[in-house]
Amino acid sequence: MPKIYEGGFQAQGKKFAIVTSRFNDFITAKLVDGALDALVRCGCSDADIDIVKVPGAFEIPMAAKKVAEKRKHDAIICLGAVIRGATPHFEYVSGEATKGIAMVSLETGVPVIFGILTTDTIEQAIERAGTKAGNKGFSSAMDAVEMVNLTSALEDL
Ligand code: INI
Repeated sequence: MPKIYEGGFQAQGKKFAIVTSRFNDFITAKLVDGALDALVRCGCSDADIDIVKVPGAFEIPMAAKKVAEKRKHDAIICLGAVIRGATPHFEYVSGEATKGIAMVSLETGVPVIFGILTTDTIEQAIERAGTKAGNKGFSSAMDAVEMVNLTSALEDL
């Protein structure tokens, strides 16, 4: 029988940081609400959650790196909303945020979750911020809890 390594959803005693952007705050605030709901439902205490706010999604990787380097959190949840406009700006911001978040996670070994909406329209972002297509903040926090538990499980590999 193969041995399977996977993470559960227990967050008691674990520490999380949420790094979120103010740009499109009417969406990102809903993502943060969703993430807090998920963490608390998994048993995390409010006191074990820190929220870091940055101006836009472009700044998320730098703040996430600072947080990861402190080694005080078991996982970092990055939440933002990049919505396409009439110029190529969207591509630059979403591309840098995506690359940067992956880099922070790989360089530090801390699970850093990509919870940044990249949508063509405001409506698509609203759908993913607690309406008909779920809440990306909630699912990102669940991903963070799973990765924290998987990281512990992999210590026995
Ligand atoms: N930042 C976002 O988080 N979402 C966007 O949709 C966005 N757009 O489209 O411009 C955006 N721009 C700001 C960017 O993230 C930086 O904060 C800014 O360029 C300063 O570095």
